[in-house]
Amino acid sequence: SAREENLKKEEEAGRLKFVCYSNDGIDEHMNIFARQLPNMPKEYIVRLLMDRSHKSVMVIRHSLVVGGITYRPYISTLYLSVMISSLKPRVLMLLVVLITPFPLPNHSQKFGEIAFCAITADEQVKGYGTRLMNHLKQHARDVDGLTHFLTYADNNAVGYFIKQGFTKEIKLEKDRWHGYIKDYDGGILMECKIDQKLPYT
Ligand code: BCO
Repeated sequence: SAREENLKKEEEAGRLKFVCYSNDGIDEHMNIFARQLPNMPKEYIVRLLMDRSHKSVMVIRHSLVVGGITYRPYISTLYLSVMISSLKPRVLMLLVVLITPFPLPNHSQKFGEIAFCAITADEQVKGYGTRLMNHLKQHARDVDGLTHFLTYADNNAVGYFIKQGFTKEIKLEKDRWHGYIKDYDGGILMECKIDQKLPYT
C-alpha cells in the first residue's frame, strides 16, 4: 500500500528502524503494551519482556519506540538435536533401544506464538503495524527458522490480523502446538503461514 511505501522510504532514509531484542526491559515498549492491551496484567507483560525465551521486534522512529510485537519461537528440533549431540554414544544407543517401540511426538515445531502486538495510540492505522509484521515474518523465517505464527487475537484486532495473512482456520498439526502455547480467554486463535521465499521487507 501507499502507506507502507512511505514507511519504506523513511526506513531507507534511516529515520525508521526495526530492531529485535530478547530479554529487554525497555520502559517505552512496556508502556505501549500496557496502554494498548488493557486486559493484560502489567506484571505479565514485564515478565514476558524480561523472559529469555521471548523476543521483541520493535519499530523505532527518531529514537522513540512506536510499537512492537513480542513473540516466543518454538524450535524444539534444535533443542532435541543439541541434546542428542551432547550424549555419549552408549547412552544414545540405549535411548534409541528404549524409545523405538513408542511413537515419537512431532518435535519439529518451528512456529512462533505472538504474545503482544501494539502500536502507540497516535500512530495507529498509518501502516506501522503492517510494516512491523513484515519485519517480524522476515526475522522469524531467516533467523529463527519458523514456518508459522499462532496468536490469540483480541476480537477487535481480528481485522488487522486477517490483513496480515492470518486465518481462523488452524492447519498446523495440533501436536506441534497444543499444550505449548498459553490459552487466552476472550481471544480467537489465528494462524499465519510464513512464505519461505517471499521478500517481506
Ligand atoms: O490496509 P487497510 O487500510 O485496508 O487496513 C489497515 C487498517 O485499517 C487495519 N486495521 C488496523 N487495526 C485494525 C484494523 N482492522 C480492524 N481492526 C483493527 N483493530 O489493518 C490494516 C493495516 O493497518 P496498519 O498497518 O496501519 O495497523 P496499525 O494500526 O499500525 O497496527 C494495528 C494494531 C492492531 C497493532 C494497532 O492498531 C494497535 O496497537 N491496536 C491496539 C492494540 C491491539 O488491539 N493489539 C492487538 C491485540 S491482539 C494481540 O496482541 C495478540 C496477543 C493477545
